[in-house]
Amino acid sequence: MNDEIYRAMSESVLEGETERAVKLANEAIQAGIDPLDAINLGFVPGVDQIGEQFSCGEAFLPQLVMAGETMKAALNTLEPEMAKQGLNRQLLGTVVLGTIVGDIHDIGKTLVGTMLTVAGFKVIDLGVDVPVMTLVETAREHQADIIGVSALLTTTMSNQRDVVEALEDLGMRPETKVMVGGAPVTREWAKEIGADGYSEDAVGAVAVARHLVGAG
Ligand code: B1M
Repeated sequence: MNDEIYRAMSESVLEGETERAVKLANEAIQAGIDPLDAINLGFVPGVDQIGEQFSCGEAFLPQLVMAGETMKAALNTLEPEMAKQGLNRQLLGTVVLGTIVGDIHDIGKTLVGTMLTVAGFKVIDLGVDVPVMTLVETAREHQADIIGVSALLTTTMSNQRDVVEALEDLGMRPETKVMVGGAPVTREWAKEIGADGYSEDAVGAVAVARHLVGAG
């Protein structure tokens, strides 16, 4: 039923049409479409497609940048609606979140943060290109239950391991759990580096985080 709006959303990202994406996001809210469906069925297919075009040389960096900006504008529009759904939830725990050092991709990480907040976690989002020790020290300062580390590049994935190792060196394990994610990250990788949790997407990240704090 909503196929047409989803297709338009995907196209707006593909074409880097920020204003159109924001308009479509608002239309979706008005039509009572679940914001998460708008993201996953509408905007994400567009960003995936531009990523594929980029990897085979059919699209170039400026188009990737525009697609990213468009996706972010759409997310910013949908976020307040998602936050509303999480009002009055009981606090489940604290998560320190960031995209690992060397990596500036923030769309997926931000979505994970929003979903965790909606589910009832206090999320301290440190942004992108976050040094390992900033994650660890912030977790210590706030007595966080979980450090969530996102990586979108095969070259930055390895830095996720450093987070686990730093926590071990500082005697903060096993109390401080580590959850990893991001497009190139796999369950096998998470296991190999000794992370406690892995999720393929933002919805799954909530289930994993709940499990890690013993709430589900
Ligand atoms: Co970049 N980029 N990019 N990029 N970019 C990818 C990742 C790439 C796969 C594109 C490609 O070639 N097909 C490729 C990586 C190749 C590789 O290493 N395997 C790539 C490259 C090469 C690069 C540059 C090196 C390009 C260059 O400069 N030559 C450069 C790197 C810069 C850097 O970080 N140092 C670069 C730059 C950029 C932009 C800045 C232009 C822009 C980012 C804008 C922004 O984030 N503000 C960008 C974009 C948009 C992409 C693609 C197209 C889309 C990423 C995205 O936002 N996806 C991407 C191709 C792709 O993934 N399809 C690509 C949508 C988002 C909702 O999904 O982030 O996967 P995702 O998050 C998901 C899950 O992964 C998971 O849940 C999220 C929601 O469901 N998840 C977690 C994420 N984090 C999690 C954490 C968790 C749990 C789950 O727990 C803590």
